[in-house]
Amino acid sequence: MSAAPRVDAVVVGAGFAGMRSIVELRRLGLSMRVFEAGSEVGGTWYWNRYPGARTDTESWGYCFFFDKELGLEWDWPERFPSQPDVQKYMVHVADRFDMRKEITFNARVDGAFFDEATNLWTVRTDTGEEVTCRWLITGLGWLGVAYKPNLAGLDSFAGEWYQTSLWPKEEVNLEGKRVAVIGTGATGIQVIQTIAPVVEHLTVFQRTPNFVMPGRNHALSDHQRAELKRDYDLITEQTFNHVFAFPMDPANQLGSEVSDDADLIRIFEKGWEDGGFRYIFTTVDDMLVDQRVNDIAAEFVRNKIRAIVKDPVTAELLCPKTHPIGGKRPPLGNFYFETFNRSNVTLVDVRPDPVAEITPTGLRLTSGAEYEADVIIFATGFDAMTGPLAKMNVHGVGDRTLEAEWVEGPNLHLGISQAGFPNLFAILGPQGPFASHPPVIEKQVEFIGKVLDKALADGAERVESTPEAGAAWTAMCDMILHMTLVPKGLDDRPWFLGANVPGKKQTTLAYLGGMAGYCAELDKERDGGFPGYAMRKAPVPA
Ligand code: N01
Repeated sequence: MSAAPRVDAVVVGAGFAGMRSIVELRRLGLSMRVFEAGSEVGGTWYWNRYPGARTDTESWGYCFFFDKELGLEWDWPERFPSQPDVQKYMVHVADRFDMRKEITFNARVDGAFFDEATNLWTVRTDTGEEVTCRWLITGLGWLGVAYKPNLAGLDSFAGEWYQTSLWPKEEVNLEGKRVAVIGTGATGIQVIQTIAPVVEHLTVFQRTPNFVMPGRNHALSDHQRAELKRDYDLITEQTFNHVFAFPMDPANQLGSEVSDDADLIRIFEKGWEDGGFRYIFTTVDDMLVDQRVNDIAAEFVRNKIRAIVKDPVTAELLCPKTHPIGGKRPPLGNFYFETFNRSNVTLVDVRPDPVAEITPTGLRLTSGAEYEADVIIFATGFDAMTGPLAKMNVHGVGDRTLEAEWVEGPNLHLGISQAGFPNLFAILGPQGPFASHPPVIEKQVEFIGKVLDKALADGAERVESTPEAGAAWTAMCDMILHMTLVPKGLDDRPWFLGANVPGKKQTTLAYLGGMAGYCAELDKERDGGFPGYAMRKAPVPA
C-alpha cells in the first residue's frame, strides 16, 4: 500500500471541468486535491492564447450554470468572448468560490496507478508529489494534447516557430514579418484573419478548405446585457435542450419538407445573416442528416465564398467540396474570406502538393516549390479526445494502461467510465456528447456526483462500469453517427473520428445524439439505479 498522503478525491485539471468538480466535491463533503499543469485556472483558455482566440459559442451559453447569481452578476463584453475575456471570467469564478485553496498549480499529473488491494488510486505529478485517493476525476478536455506533423528540417529553421495551443505568454511580435500558417481548422482561421493586417506577408498553407461561417461578433450593449439577464432561465433551458447545447431554439422545420430550393435558400440567407452556428441550427433541423438539404446549404456557402473572394482561382480553392457541412467541425470566421482579398496574403493549396520539409529559410513542398518565412505557425490540431487521458499514463486493473486499452478505440459508458479503471471518472472523456463543453461538463459532473452519492450511501469502495455497458454505449454512438452525414467527411480527417493523427485508430469518438438525448441517458442510468456500474464494498479477492 502506498504511503502517500490520502484524500478522498483527486481532480486533474482546473479548467471548466475541474472547477465545476470542486463545487460538486464540496457538496459531497469530500476532501480533495486538484492538480493543474498551468500556473492559473482556465484549462483550454489558459493554453490557447494564440492571436484571435475566441469562443465559437455565444457568451451567454459559454459559462457555468451551477449558480444563477454568478450568471446574473457577470457581464460579457462581446457576443463571442475572446480568450482573455473567458480567462478573466474563469479567474473571477475561482476567486468568487475561493477555489485556489484546493488547487496545486504548475503540477502536471504524469501517472495514476490503481491498487486492487485497497481500491485506491495513487496519483503522481511531475513535481514528484504523490497522493492517494478513492476517486479520481479527470477534467482534461478533449483538446489538451497538441498535434504537429513531424516535418523534417524544423531544427534547421532560422526563424521562429510556434504552435497555437502552446502559444507563449510573452507577446509575440509579428509586425513586419513574413509569416507562414499551416492549418485552416477553427484555430488556423482565427489566427489568419487576426494577424493578416499586422504582418508583412502571410502565406496560408491549406490542405482542406472548410465551411467557415460568419460569426458576426459584436460588442454587447447595456441593453442587450440587461435582456440576457432577464432571460437567464430561458437561456438555460434552451441550452440544455439544444442538440449542440447552444443557447438557441431549434428551427422547428425540416429542410426536407421545403420542396422548392429557392425557399430553402431564402431560409439559409437568414441564418447566414444571423451569424454563428445559427446558419446550421436555426434554419432547418435536418442539415446534418439530409443529403439534399446539406448539398443546397453547402453550395450556398460556396456561392458566398465566390462572391466575397475577388480572385476566382483563390475563391475556388477556398470552397470545400470533399465533405458535407458537418463532416468536419465548421469554424466560425470574422471576415475570414475577406482576408484573401488582401495583397499581403497568399493561399497555397497543399492538398496536391504537401509540405515536404522545413528549410532554414521557410518551407519546401513535395514539388520543390519553396516559400520563405520568418515565422512558422502550426495550427495543426490535436490528438483529440483520447489523447489527453491516454498520455496521462493511467494504469488500471492488472496494471493495464488506458493507452493500451484504447488501441482499438475506447468503450466508455456514457463517455465517462471505462471498464477496468474503477473509481475513475472522465469528464469530457471520449464518446461524450459532441456539444458545447461547459453545459456538457455541468451535466457530467452532476451525474458523477449522483454516482458518488450512491457509492457513499452504500459504503462502496469500488465503482466500475461494466464492459457490457461500455460496449453498448459504443454501439449506440456508432449507430447514431451513421444516421448522420458526418461519416462522409472521413477522408478529410475529422479529429472527432480520430482521423487527423496518422496511425490513430479511426473510430466513433463522440456521441451525436444531442444534449437533451444525452441528459436523458444520464437520467435513465440514475433512475435505474446505475445498472451500468458495479459497486462493491470489499476489495476483489485475488
Ligand atoms: O485543429 P483541426 P484546430 N499539412 O484539426 C491541418 C476547437 N476550437 O485546432 O483538414 C498541412 O481542426 C489540417 O488539415 P486537414 C474546435 O472544436 C474551438 O483548428 O487535415 N496541413 C487542418 O486544416 C476545433 O474543431 C475554437 O486537411 C495540415 C488543421 O491543420 C478544434 O478545436 C477555436 C497538416 C488542423 O485543424 C480543433 O481545431 C479553435 C499537414 N501535415 C479551435 N497536418 C473555439 O470555439 C494538419 N494540417 C473558439
